[in-house]
Amino acid sequence: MTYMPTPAKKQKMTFDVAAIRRNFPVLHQQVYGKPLVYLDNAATSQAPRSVIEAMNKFYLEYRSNVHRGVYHLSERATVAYEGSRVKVQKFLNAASDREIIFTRGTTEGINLVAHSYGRKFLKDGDEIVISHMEHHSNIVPWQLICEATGAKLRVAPINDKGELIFEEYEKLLGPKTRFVSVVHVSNSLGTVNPVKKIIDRAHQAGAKVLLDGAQAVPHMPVDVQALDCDFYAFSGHKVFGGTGIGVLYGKSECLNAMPPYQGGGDMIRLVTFEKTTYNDLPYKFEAGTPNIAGAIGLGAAIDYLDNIDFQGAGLHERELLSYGESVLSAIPSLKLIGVADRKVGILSFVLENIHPHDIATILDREGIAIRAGHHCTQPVMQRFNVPATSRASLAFYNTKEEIDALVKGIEKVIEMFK
Ligand code: C6P
Repeated sequence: MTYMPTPAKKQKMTFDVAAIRRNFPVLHQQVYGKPLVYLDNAATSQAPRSVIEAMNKFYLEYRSNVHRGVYHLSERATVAYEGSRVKVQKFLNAASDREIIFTRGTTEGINLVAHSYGRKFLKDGDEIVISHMEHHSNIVPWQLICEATGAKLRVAPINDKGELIFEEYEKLLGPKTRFVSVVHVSNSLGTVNPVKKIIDRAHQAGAKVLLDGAQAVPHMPVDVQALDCDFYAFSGHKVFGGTGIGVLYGKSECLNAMPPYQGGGDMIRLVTFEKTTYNDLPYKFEAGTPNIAGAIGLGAAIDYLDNIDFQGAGLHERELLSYGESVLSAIPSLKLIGVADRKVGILSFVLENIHPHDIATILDREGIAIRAGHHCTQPVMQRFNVPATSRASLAFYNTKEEIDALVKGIEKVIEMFK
């Protein structure tokens, strides 16, 4: 499912949203006496029953540490944990499972690269290019590295639709550019960036590239070898897995050249007080007891996505997005923020003279969960000259009826503030 201008053929759609919804226990509840309408999937999506059961099974049947015990439970945990790594490898089409590092989430993945790669390879006068639509977790780690090394942060601008201005991005690339770190899909605008072009151009300039894939993986297949990115980070909880688990993909040549990010158990080969040697990939970057249940849950989430009609899910989401855009933009006092040609299901909006937090609070009483705020993208808010937006973010289990409920809720908000 790629949000390309040419949609997949309609007759191929076998996606059955009612059947899919039955797999997600959380969706079937009342909030304040109203059916829950969950539209905050960009913050955290819901997990299907199979994911919850896989994590429960670990706790109920074989809870133990990985890589350490020679007994049955620990061996079972290790097999499940490492099995998930292979599932992630296939999910991203990475060349090897050694290139898959389990992290706490996207934030930790980006920090790992900024601190480990940055401290070793960046120096005074080098340049790091990001875009104006980055999440704070793809801004602040680089600012910290700039402070530590003297490197400079350059920011590629975006246009009024919320799209990267590619020519301006190209102009920033030069002999000083050492690293490009950009978001694959924007969490506050929904924009899908032309990442292949971005990567190719960065490589021509001799820079390494990291993609923040937090909002991409729930919506489209990602092939890190086809993209040729050097690093790719995402979070489990946005891709229907548990919280506190994420993935950093890195090309092995890059990861091998980098020093460890954290020291501790499992990441070493030999420790003496005089000198420590480090373990091989991926363990060099997984110090301490990992989130074993989280990794197992992520593996189950990938199995789930493998077993549904993901292309049909994409088409369904695409239809929901265009329906949502048309009904919301028909509300006279509403302005959509982020109307890129290539988008995922993110509907960010402002209502004249009504603060986004008031909107979200009133909608909550209608059973509708949306997010209001800056969405950890304050520079995006500054670019559009708004303090915050209200954001409804879609997953494939959402329905047209839920968009209608959102519109009804917004009309009620407008009525209350008249
Ligand atoms: N965006 C949102 O509501 P973590 O917290 O590490 O799982 O993900 C951070 C992150 C990084 N990049 C992008 C593009 C993101 O969207 C997020 C998380 C959530 O939009 C919480 S701020």
